[in-house]
Amino acid sequence: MVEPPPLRTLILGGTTEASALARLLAGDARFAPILSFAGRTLAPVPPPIPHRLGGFGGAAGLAAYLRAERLAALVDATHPFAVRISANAEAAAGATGIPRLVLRRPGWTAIPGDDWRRVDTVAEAAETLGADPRRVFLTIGRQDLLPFRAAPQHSYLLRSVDPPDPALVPPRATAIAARGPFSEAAERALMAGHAIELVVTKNSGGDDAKLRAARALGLPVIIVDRPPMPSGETVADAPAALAWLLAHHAAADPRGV
Ligand code: 3Y8
Ligand code: NAP
Repeated sequence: MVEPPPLRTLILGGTTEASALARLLAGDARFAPILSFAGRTLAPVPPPIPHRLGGFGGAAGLAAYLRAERLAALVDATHPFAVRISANAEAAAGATGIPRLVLRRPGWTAIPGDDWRRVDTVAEAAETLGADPRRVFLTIGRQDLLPFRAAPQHSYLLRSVDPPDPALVPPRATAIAARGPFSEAAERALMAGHAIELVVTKNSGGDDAKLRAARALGLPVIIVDRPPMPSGETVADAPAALAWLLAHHAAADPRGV
């Protein structure tokens, strides 16, 4: 029997799950994968498979890229809050007929004893902090800081991978640059050391050390709910995405057409 050719696969990444899938595909002759980053961080961790950096130019640009690179499968493994690229992936897969899989980990859920205040947007999180000055740990990165400038009575501990734009930073703020994952012990020490009273996070899912630390310290958490999921076939982890890709590889025409 003739082996089907390597399945040319684009992974839209920038997440733990995309990196895990890249590790599963590395060195596997059945696949010819490319991992795509937006290029947001100054020094992305180099993956063990070929990668590219930067936007495609909207849904039309992504469709043109899929055709030009003769891609046969698309895995949208982007972050649950990265809604534009997911919408573009859906549109580009529709326009080209290329099979698309959404790889998205489940969100976090509160357990008894947690003090969660769920909000729909980061702006609502800023309003929910209230009128009285509080010591707030912002764990939402650096793109969405502007709403907190409108709540300058609070003091903030900001964490992001690269330093934030000073124009977005509220007046009473300490910025720390750090790249996860974090341990619960380190998160607790950080929150206790800064006398944090409230934690703000997106419901990103995945490693929950900061939530366990907040729970242990009895701190309330303002949590931004996820935007709606992209439609289409969805799996929750990298092994399930590999199984989907294997099925598409096995079904591919051995002549590579
Ligand atoms: C460039 C790739 C891996 C992936 C690691 C995940 C987990 C650790 C937790 C906190 C929360 C935050 C932020 C966060 C986490 C993972 C994952 C994750 C949150 C890298 C990465 C890229 C990015 C982009 C970056 C954003 C930022 C968000 C920091 C690499 C490190 C806050 C999300 O302009 C910017 O600087 C934008 C940065 C989008 C949100 C923001 O507004 O700052 N992630 N994160 C991707 C690309 O260019 O395509 O640099 O190597 C990946 C990871 N970040 O390799 O195992 O799977 O999400 N990332 C949030 O969840 O709220 C930190 O501090 O507690
Ligand atoms: P976004 O708002 O959905 O996307 C904005 C634009 O960035 C897209 O239209 C696209 O540009 C480009 N882009 C986004 N992801 C890309 C990718 N993986 N490869 C190539 N181009 C990409 O996205 P975002 O929220 O800024 O997230 C950017 C990246 O960081 C993604 O890879 C995402 O997985 C990762 N990330 C985001 C978060 C978060 O909190 N949002 C957290 C962790 C990791 P064009 O239209 O020009 O193609």
